[in-house]
Amino acid sequence: MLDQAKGNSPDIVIMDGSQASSFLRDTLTTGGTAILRGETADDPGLGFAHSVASGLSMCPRRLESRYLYDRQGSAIFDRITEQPEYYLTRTEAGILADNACRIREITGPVTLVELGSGYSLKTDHLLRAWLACAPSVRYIPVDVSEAALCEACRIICNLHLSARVIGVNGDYREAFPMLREVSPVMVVFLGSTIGNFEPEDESRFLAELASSLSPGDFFLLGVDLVKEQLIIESAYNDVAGVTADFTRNLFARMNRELGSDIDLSVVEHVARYNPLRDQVDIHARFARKQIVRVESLGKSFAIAEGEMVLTEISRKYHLEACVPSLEGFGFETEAVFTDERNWFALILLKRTDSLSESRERRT
Ligand code: AVJ
Repeated sequence: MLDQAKGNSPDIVIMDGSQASSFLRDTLTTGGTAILRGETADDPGLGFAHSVASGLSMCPRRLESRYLYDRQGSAIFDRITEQPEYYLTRTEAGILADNACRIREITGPVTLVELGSGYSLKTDHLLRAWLACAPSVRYIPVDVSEAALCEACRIICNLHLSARVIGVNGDYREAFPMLREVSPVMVVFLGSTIGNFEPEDESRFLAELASSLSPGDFFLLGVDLVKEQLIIESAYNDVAGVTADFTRNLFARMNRELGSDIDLSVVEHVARYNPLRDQVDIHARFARKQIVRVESLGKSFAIAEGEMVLTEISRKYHLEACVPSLEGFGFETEAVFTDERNWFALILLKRTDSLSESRERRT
């Protein structure tokens, strides 16, 4: 039932979600490192095929952005964060570095659960602040990319010998049922990844998160703020073309995993800021007609010359609207941290004692 993961360091084990809860409790108290593999862990199987087929059947066509993060995509995203135009990661890391100790003062020694942790690079500021106050820290990174997750767990365990790390390989929802087991907890959702959700998906996410947390638990949310259009648009159109590679990788993944046979040289990256909706729309534009095959489902899709396929949205936030809306889901604001240019914000929230109260306030 516990298999040694191939090619991973020996103290990383992969297990399926059904044994997760008791295993979590044991490992977090006795120590050790593990990867829990959820049902939605990245597999070359049918999940991606069905998602692509349904997205390419829509009008206009759109693909699910979570599939951008396979091994290659996670590595390309990591390079995006190093581009001079991509201010988000750098700005957020600065805010975290300046305020991690303050955050720890407010929360106390809670377990850290990070959603969409990737390589967990920024989280190190939090881990250090936690370890400055206590001999050990419990950290649960959650990510769809097994490769990125394994790498992150390995790096953290080497860096912080006393850290107790359990990676959860799956999407956010799979981690929600575990939150009650590991409370008191702070769920960490950085990078303005919440901006990838359509408003209704964001609402569902926040409602589910609030109801999975126990009263007194914390939620640390990173949001990119509305600013001058040129600054935002440049961040998604870096001159080195790394973001274009990121978009193109989704189609390369379709070639690798679905036998799609797409000529990648016809796939262009188009990222535009829509100030009316406060969001960046990222499209793949097909410079020439293509037939996209999804072999396992026996389906093909004809994409016309010039057609745009939406791969991602990245929404930007106004603090004045965002904070009250978060509170409406059953949170109280403990603190809001920003950088000196007010480009990015970290919002520290606490789950209120009762959800019904705040729901009433919302309606
Ligand atoms: C990881 C979702 C926060 O929207 O800025 C960056 C993803 N896509 N460049 C973002 C992304 C293209 C990123 N998030």
